[in-house]
Amino acid sequence: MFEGLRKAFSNVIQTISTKELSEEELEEILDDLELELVSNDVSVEAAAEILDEVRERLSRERVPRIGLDKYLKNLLKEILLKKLKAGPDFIEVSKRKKPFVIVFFGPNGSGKTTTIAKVAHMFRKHGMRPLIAAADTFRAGAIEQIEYRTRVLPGVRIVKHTYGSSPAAVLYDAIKAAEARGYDVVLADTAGRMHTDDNLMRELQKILKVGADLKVLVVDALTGQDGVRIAKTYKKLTNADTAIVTKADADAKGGVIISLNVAGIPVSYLGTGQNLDDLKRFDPKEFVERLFL
Ligand SMILES: Nc1nc2c(ncn2[C@@H]2O[C@H](COP(=O)(O)OP(=O)(O)O)[C@@H](O)[C@H]2O)c(=O)[nH]1
Ligand SMILES: [Mg+2]
Repeated sequence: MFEGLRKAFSNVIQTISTKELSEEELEEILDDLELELVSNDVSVEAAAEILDEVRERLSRERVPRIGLDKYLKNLLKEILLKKLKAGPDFIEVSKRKKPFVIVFFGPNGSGKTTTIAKVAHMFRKHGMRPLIAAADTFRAGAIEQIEYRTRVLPGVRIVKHTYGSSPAAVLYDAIKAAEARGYDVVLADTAGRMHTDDNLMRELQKILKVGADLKVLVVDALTGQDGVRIAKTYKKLTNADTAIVTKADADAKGGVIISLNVAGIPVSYLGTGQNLDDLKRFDPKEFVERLFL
């Protein structure tokens, strides 16, 4: 995971440690780092923000001539940590209301259905009862997929309608059923949609109006720079509260997580595989440490 970013940082730090640099040489190294970040899926905007802050701090602070490598490493870590916020812990926020309604959305194939099964499993492990709204009534097999994924989870109920029916109505029924039967949380699956499809985005807004205590964008880490564009449009149209970044296990770069944060969407969890347990709480400190191993 994230070797690309890790290499970008370690290359810079190693170069700096090997010789004494002129100001111009250092400037060139920082420019290179900015480009390296972008090629590892950090958005242009986020890379510029990070490097501007590095340059500003280097010009303002008394920088040691010996040990500049260590100094820069700590500076980068500090700046990154300041930019990275973990999104809400689902277990914690769900205790505020019963049932607490979490709606998951995002492009096709980003991992929504798989992630919902993992989240349902997480709630079960914490002794809470989730009810799933199968509100992807569009894609053939979507309802069976969520049923199949959760078949091993006792006590997880699914509310479904037929294909082609209104996803907002499915969510409405699911919330009513959860209220009537004392479920703790409603997890709503939705159909994948391109952020550029106006009709489908309007449909999503309609679903969210039925009731969404937490709006979760599911982003595939492998969508790279596109992921940030997708996230920005979703943020604008849905005011998404937080993101889950899936396929982190296959992400050799790592920049999407940083870009999302700079774009105003924190990350709550990382998907790290296809199994029910492959959902990790996003921990900014651990993430940054990993980048500077
Ligand atoms: N390696 C890996 N694969 C994942 C992860 N999350 C989802 N997938 C896979 O991505 C594909 C699409 O997932 P799905 O849940 O159907 O996406 P949806 O269209 O958004 O509902 C499936 O093959 C999943 O097994 C993850 O965290 N890691
Ligand atoms: Mg799906």
